[in-house]
Amino acid sequence: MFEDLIKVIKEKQKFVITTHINPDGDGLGSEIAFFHLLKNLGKEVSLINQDPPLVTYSFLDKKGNFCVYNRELHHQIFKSADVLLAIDLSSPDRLGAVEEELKNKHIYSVCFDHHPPDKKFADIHVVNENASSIGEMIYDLAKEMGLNVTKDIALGIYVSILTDTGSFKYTNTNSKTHVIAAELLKFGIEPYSIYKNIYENNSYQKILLMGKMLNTLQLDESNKLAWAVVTQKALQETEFDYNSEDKEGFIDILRSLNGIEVVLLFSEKEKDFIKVSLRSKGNIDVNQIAMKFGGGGHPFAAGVTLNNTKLEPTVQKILLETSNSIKAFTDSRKE
Ligand SMILES: [Mn+2]
Repeated sequence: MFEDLIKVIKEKQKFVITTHINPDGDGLGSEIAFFHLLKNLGKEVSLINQDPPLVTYSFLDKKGNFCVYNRELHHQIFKSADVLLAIDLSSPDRLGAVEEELKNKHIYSVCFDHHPPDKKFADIHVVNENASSIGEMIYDLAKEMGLNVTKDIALGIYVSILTDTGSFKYTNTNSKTHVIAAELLKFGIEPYSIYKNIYENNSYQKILLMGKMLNTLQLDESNKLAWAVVTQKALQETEFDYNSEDKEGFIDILRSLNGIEVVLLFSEKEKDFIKVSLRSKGNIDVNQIAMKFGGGGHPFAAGVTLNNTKLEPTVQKILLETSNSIKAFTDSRKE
């Protein structure tokens, strides 16, 4: 599956790697792994994203290789590069401002992804929907190319797998995921130290905010749908810095509820700017629901971002859509 990409890697010299807005552990870990992999081959590599990495992931990049896109500073780099490698990206608008560089078509583009294919936007698409994470795909690529995995590469891949499988617990975890993780440990990375950096690094403000979020928890009549909100007021009261820390832990608490099918978390990030996280326990395709509101993701983990919308009507609209999906599923079981 990597034939075309391997040809590109062998023939080209200058690479720019980018990932989606609000990059997660999969995006950032994979970028770092790819960065070192290509560097070790003697390539010129830049890492340029629309958004800075969360403080949570600063341990991945002690040398400061991640750049925050600025047209004035970086347009020339994109223009003179041979290849734009866009990873973990279901659709090009998830690039934010970097999408403009892709659209300009002055650069050969590669989409390297594990989401269900949306539409073609790059010159080549390397997609493995069965891969737990982009990290797993990079590991396969390195193997196929016969490349050495170094500690830096192993760390990036491990973070990517760890975060996208929810610490080896979601349905995308299988024997291959564990085999790769076991292989990676041979390169001297330390699982607990990585775990601590990502999951035991919460600020006091974050835990306080979680408390406020939990106070808003509600269940529908069927007890199959749960939801909670993070309001602007709660953010202000706790002084939580929304842009610096990972928010994955919020929805993880909610999805631990027994008996539910879907959990929704509505975050009023700024006034009239709402982020919705949708998680399914395996029966309902929340990607379908997210797509109806212009969002997307995976069947069991998806998101929607809405501008110029009020919290209350948004909650009602998405709750209704989700209830309908759950009802359709329960009815189909009865037949
Ligand atoms: Mn991913």
